[in-house]
Amino acid sequence: MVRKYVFGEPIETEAVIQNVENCTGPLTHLSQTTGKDGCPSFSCKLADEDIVYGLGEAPRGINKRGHIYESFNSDDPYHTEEKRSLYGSHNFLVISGSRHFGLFVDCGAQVTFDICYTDIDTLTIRPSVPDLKLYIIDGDSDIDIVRQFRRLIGKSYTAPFWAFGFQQSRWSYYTADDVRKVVKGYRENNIPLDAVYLDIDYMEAYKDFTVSSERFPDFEKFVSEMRSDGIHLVPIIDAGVKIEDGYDVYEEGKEKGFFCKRKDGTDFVAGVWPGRIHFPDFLSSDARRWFGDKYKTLIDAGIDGFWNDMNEPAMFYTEEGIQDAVDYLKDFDFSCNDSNKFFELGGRVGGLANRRKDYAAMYHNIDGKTVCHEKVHNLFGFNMTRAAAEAFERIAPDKKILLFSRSSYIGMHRYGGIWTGDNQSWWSHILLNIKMMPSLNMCGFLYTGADLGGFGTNCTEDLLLRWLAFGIFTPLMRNHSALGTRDQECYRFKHTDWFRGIIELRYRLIPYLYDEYIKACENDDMLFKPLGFEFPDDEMARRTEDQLFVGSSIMTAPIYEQNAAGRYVYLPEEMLFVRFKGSSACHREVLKKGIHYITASLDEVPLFIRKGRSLTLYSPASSTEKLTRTEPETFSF
Ligand code: MIG
Repeated sequence: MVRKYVFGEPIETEAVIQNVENCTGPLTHLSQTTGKDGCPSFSCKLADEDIVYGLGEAPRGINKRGHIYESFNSDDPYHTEEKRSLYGSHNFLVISGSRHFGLFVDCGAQVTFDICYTDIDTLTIRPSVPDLKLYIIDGDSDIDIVRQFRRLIGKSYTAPFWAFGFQQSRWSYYTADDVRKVVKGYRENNIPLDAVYLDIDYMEAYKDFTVSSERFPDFEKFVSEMRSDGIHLVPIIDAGVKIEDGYDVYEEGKEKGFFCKRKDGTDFVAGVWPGRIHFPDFLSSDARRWFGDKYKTLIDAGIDGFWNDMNEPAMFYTEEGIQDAVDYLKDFDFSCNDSNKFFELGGRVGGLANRRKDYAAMYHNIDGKTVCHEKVHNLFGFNMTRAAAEAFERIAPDKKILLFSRSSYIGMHRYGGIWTGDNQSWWSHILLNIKMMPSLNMCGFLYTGADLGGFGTNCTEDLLLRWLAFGIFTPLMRNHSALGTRDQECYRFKHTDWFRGIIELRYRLIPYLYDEYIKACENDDMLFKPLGFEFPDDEMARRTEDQLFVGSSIMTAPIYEQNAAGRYVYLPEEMLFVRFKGSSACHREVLKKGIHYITASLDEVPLFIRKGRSLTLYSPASSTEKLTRTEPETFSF
């Protein structure tokens, strides 16, 4: 049962595709107050046993209690505990315990979720604008509420089969030869691989939809050379369009008025990788259509996968921001004896990126109406990805194209997946990856995954092995790392055979994973479920945050601590424990309900099969196109 409440005059986000009558009756579950600024806020008391699930891409736990979160899409490469925002805004919660209900705050502007932060027993939601829609969903169980919500927002994007293969990325492989070397590294070591990513340096001067002819001569031929070796190339597309005379995307966008504006109607300028850029106005349907069609150049060259980046949108600086800093410095009192002023100075000069003041100075044209960016900030990345997906329908309707984005809002799940952005080579980020997966799934993002091995800082062999042992379950299984960090391709480390084993196990699992993934897309279901979703009466299961169900047959309990020989696992029912050494099962044991210590060395993967269910693995292959459903091996009990 879904109730929809409308406040003020909301800007359509297009997150919801089902028609729901406006409810004029009293608000259920929540109490409402209105602030001096005219913005409503909603709150309710929570009982001790209540768990708050949701928020998709957000820091902290599966249970979101005990922190304050702000839905305001942010390019922040330090995903530490105290953070309130990441790249996406997914304003959906399920309250589960003494009572059951779900809520979705449909609003493109900033929304704050104070989940027992200010008051340990109270959930308070504060939108930053008076105009929004609020959906309240009643249901019998957690999954029932999630599925009702998912019906509301429409079916999730389905990725091509090959996108379940192992993928290698780095910022950057600069030349075609760099890419060839990576492929050779994998092929020579017999480690399966399906895709290599092209980060910003494949472009000519960071200009979208160009390819450097110097570093990638005869690109089309190179793409087909890679394809004949089972490799898909996946280029990045950034949100900002370089300002450069003679560059067609710039010239056309300018002439047609497709860029975001300043208040005075001139094109808004920011600085990102290409230097000075304009942002295409993705909130405008005409601009979307125009920008989307640009992907055709690369599709014509044989490309069938893209990742959309910097679409929060991220800004390194604006000229207005620099001017503010310069003005501040001009007036700075150098003889001042106040050390606080020193910190202020640092902030003024160091705080040029992603300024709220700059977002507030940017304007969109939504169906002829001028709208300040602040009001629709969280919809920008969504609509960039939508622009691409809608264009793919026109350009290549028969082709399944891989598409995922960094920034997102609910609704974008119909058009593409997401990756979870710039994490670090930290053990705690394996755990964050585990905890985020079910939350993302609740919000419709099923094709998703983290940068395996960690993006920032230097990865170690053991970290990558343990991370991959979880990554074999995530639809997007991509190793990616930042400029300046240690080489992180699997073959760069000592025990290439250990990596081969784990990645071969992934390929053995793909038939199961892809089937379960497609089923989850079709049935508005989750691929990753917290234990409490299946065992709602088991308090221990409900409080377990480092184990997940993957599809209907598997439970995973990853090892995410350095130098650990194993870990404690809680089994909410009897299960079959299978330990894989590389891709082959080396130990099987039925374990009773309860707590067990299980061991797994760095080259091993622990896996649990649920009672009455089964898992069939097939033989591995060097890439997905060579996968055959041969040599089935079934685990069940
Ligand atoms: O400012 O394109 O999250 O995956 O490698 C950094 C370079 C821009 C951020 C993405 C990351 C990518 C990087 N990009």
